[in-house]
Amino acid sequence: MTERTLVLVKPDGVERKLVGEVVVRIERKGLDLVALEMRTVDRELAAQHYAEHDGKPFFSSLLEFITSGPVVAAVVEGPRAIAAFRQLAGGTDPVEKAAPGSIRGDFGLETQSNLVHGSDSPESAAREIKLWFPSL
Ligand code: RTP
Ligand code: MG
Repeated sequence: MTERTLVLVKPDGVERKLVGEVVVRIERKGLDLVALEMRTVDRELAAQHYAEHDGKPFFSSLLEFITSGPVVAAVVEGPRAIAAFRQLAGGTDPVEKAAPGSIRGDFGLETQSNLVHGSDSPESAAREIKLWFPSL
């Protein structure tokens, strides 16, 4: 089933010049890019994007991080695109959870600055795509 998912290259990924690396992996997997744009994230968008984590101990630090520099936002499409990109990204903790060969497993060391975001369910994907790309 064709799905769409929202992907972010987080500020650490942009800073480290890994945008191309992430795009290569998305394309090599066979997924399609529907939209791709560099964005500066204000606190309001950050809080809406990560609303599910409001109240958690790492929430304010997460907002600081995600607003600390430009991100690259993309809408990615393909069969089972949500799970497919989560597989490319690897688990949240780049050392304990992300396998070597995944983006986080290959390039990450810390749980917060873990390079990429991918929607985690069809409901999240729909909500996030509407938030980031309202015209799609
Ligand atoms: P994301 O939403 O960014 O794709 O990451 P995820 O699904 O793998 O992980 P999630 O549980 O949704 O957490 C969102 C982001 O918050 C930061 N985080 N920090 N310090 C901590 O314990 C902690 N836990 C999560 C990470 O940047 C994580 O990707
Ligand atoms: Mg998440």
